[in-house]
Amino acid sequence: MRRTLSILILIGLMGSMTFVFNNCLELEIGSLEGLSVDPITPAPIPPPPPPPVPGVANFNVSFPNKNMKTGELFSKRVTANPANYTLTCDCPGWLSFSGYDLKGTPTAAGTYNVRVWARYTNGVTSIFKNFKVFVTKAATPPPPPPPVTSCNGKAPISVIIDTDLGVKYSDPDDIQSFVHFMHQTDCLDPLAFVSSMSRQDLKRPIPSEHEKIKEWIRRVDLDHLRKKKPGLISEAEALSRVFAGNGMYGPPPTRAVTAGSNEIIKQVLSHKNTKGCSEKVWILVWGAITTTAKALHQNPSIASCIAIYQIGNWNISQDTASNDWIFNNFNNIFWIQNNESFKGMYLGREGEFGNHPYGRHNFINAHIRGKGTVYMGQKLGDAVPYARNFNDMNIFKAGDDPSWLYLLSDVRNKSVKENPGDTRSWGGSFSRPYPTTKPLFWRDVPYARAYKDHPHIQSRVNKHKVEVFTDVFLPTWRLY
Ligand SMILES: [Ca+2]
Repeated sequence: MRRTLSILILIGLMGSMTFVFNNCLELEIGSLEGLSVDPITPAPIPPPPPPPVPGVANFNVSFPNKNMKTGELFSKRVTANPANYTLTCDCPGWLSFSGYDLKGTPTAAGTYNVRVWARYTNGVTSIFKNFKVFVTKAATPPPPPPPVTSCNGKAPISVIIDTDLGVKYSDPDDIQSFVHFMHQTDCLDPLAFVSSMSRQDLKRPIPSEHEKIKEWIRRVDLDHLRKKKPGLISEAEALSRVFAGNGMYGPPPTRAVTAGSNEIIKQVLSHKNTKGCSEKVWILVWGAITTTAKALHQNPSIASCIAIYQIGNWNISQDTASNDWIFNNFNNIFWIQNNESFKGMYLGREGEFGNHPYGRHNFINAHIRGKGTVYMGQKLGDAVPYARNFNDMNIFKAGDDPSWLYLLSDVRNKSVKENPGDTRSWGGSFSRPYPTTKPLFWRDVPYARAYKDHPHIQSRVNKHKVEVFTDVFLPTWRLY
């Protein structure tokens, strides 16, 4: 062993000499002469270095671990430098590349290991990054809100309005009533607006009053109101439901089929097919009843699925033939004929109100003027016309309102619309003149062209006047 150490020392002293030892610590050498030394050979020439690359390959983005919930979208744009790479991923099944975007949505909780590759060619070393995605189960989503049945939990009531609004000879109180009605379309669903004539006048051409209805729909500015009362019908929808009805009076067999009469039939049959007839389509008649009569003439089967609330009196006198035709041919129509109590909107209690801001001479100026949005250069509240009652000029009349107030009163649980005798109703109360032969026909007074007023009948509406003005009309104008 001493001899071995001596050899090593000697080798160390030999400086630049090169020896190759095999298993030198175990080498037993008997003498210097026995030392095995390879001949000196030149070092091998190393291969040439790879061509220089522009910079060091690296991702342009970092890959932090990610916490997320099931159902959430993972999305990350991945790029690297230099640019000649292909992106691949050692990914869970829900995660993959779409172009440069690593995307996916986990559906199960878990910890997912992800390795993203930028695989290079042309001598650039491929690179990768690892990260983890920790997915926890999303909380159970809250149950969807119950379907909107609006109005005191009741479904909106289906309504068709047959109106002489805007007709040359009509009273502008249809406009007053129409404007207020449109603010209640969250509870009273207007299936159609039909324009009818208002006065027997054979010289008058077929009108295009439905354009006037459209104008007032636009003036109300429903889409503005819907920001505060989302259940209201949209303007576009309301405009699409306007149809021209009959422009000439006369018994239905002699009258033309119109877009309005066709639409009444279409809507009632649709309602019948989808909802049945236990809930009726309420046809509110504000002028002559010509178009509604024509629809019944075209398709009598709709009779059992409709309820008519008619503002009668003068309107009846404008087409007595159509009115009589319905009366004589149908016993199965639920029909309320308001011949007098509608006047309670503008008569009765006026003395009591005196200069009260709800009085017929004051309400428009006190609560309507200056309100609303601008259409055709005029605010709605400035455009609403005054009405008249004979020589009583410039009044708030709204004589057609009791038709829809009757239904709104039901929606608000103040009365029952199937019981016209309910004296709590905002739209008047009625009795059956022919309980045996016409048990579904109701009215307040026998028809007469009532130049004479009947205050005790009008009171059926006007006794609710303060409540209606306070709870319905004033909130209407506060919406703007
Ligand atoms: Ca009218």
